[in-house]
Amino acid sequence: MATNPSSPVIVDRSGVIPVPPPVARWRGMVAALLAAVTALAIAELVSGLIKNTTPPIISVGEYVIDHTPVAVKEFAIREFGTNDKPILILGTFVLLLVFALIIGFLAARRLWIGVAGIIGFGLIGMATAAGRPNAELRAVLPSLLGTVFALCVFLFLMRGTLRRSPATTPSDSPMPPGLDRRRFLVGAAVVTAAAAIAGGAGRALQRRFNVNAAREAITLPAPTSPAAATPAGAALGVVGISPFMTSNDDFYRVDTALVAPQVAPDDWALTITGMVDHELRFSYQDLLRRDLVERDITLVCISNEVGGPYAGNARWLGVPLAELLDEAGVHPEADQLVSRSVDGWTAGTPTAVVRDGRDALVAIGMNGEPLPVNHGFPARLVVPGVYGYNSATKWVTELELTTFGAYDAYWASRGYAKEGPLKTLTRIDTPRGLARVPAGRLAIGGVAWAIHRGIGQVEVQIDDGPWQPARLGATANDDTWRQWVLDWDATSGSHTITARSTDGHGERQTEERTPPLPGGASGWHSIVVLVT
Ligand SMILES: Nc1nc2c(c(=O)[nH]1)N[C@H]1C(S)=C(S)[C@@H](COP(=O)(O)O)O[C@H]1N2
Ligand SMILES: [Mo]
Repeated sequence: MATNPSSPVIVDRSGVIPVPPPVARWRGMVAALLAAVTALAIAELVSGLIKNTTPPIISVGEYVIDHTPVAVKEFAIREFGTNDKPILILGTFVLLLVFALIIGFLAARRLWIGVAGIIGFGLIGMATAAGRPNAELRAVLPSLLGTVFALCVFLFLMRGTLRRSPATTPSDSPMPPGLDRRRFLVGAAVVTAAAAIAGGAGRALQRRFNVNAAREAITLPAPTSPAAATPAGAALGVVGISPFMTSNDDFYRVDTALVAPQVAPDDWALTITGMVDHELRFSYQDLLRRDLVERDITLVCISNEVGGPYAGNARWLGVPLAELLDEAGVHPEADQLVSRSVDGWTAGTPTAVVRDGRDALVAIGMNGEPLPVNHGFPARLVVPGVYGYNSATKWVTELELTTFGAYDAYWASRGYAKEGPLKTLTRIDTPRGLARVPAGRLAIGGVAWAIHRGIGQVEVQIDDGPWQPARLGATANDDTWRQWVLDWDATSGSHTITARSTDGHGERQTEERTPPLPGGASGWHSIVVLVT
């Protein structure tokens, strides 16, 4: 509290400079907390009013995702699964409130700390928003306006605590230590209510920008090359085994986007760039007008642990990727196809793989519908036999022909294998691990995949017994998983059940356990059941 040397120091009649009582700590904390809530609420409102802007809670969360060590991300996927996103948002929110309380505590003694803290957090919000791919200048507006309102709220609630310098405060006009208690509490209540309304309205307004209506208006053309009919025996009809086809609602979701990008088909285009004879550009309508193929392909995530849930089988409708590449004329040295999403995420697929005749697709349909927004609407890639992180770009907008030497895609630059085979895995779906089951006849079953090589055989071992061949579900192609089942006469006691597969080339799935990083999990799935 510096005194201004040019103004006379006023002392009271006793000659003592009066030191007003300090502001209660709790007031500083409440004021800072409400400033933080105000900033977030105003930012939500601004994001609801202005298209192509993102609230800071999302831009900060996405920044954290992109800069989180892979080990932490693996942990989050393992422990929280698809809830990792709400948990991250909640965590960011709680952390912000904790910082606000600390700043408020300090600001009760030194007001400038509160002002600096608010501006500092505002700058973090603006920087993370401006740093998002394809961000325009307006990206900073939610945090900027949020910060301005937060400062107003903070200074209002701390009013009076500024002008306590004895230099400017005549001692005989008693200066209250800020607002009186009643005014402070009323002010805090009004701010809370206003923030709730602004935040709620912002959330509601943001829904205007989602593309659900545009998606629902689309009628997909019939494929010129339909998928082979699913053979009668593909589903074994055993309760507890994953359905042969995964519904869109049950299909796992893995991506780095905290909110799925909302891409209107009319604003969308796919470009082919880089080492090609002619750069090409396709609109959504261009794709609809082409010959479309429909294929059943199982997609697997590299983060999937042995026995894990991150795999799904769907019927995809799309344009053969190799056709588009051939039209562009790929240079022979271009060994990597980098696919880029509207949100800046990238995958790197070996060019040779997508051109070796397999059904690599630019997919626009999934199980008879336009792609769901969470699964990449309006278009994504699907390449059978390559993990999702290396091929399955959702919201895809650019295909760049380059080399593996020249560029590391998103997960390759974070330690995952640049390329590599999708490993054979066998999952026991039923019974569940540690389940209690009655003695007697029991179906042991699940799914097995060796995508693009096919599953030749599944075997099951109970305790140290012999490996017994399981019955396999029928399949129309090697690009999907297969169901399997083994009937077992369960005897009471605790039993270990292990399953393994041999792929269509006669190669047995390795027993060696490896984690997802860097090349995908391997090993035999084993569970223990208690037969009573
Ligand atoms: N744009 C974008 N596409 C992406 C990802 C991503 O983070 N961003 N993740 C990939 C990964 S790791 C996988 S396993 C698949 C998952 O596709 P799904 O969510 O439709 O199941 O999408 C791939 N495509
Ligand atoms: Mo993945």
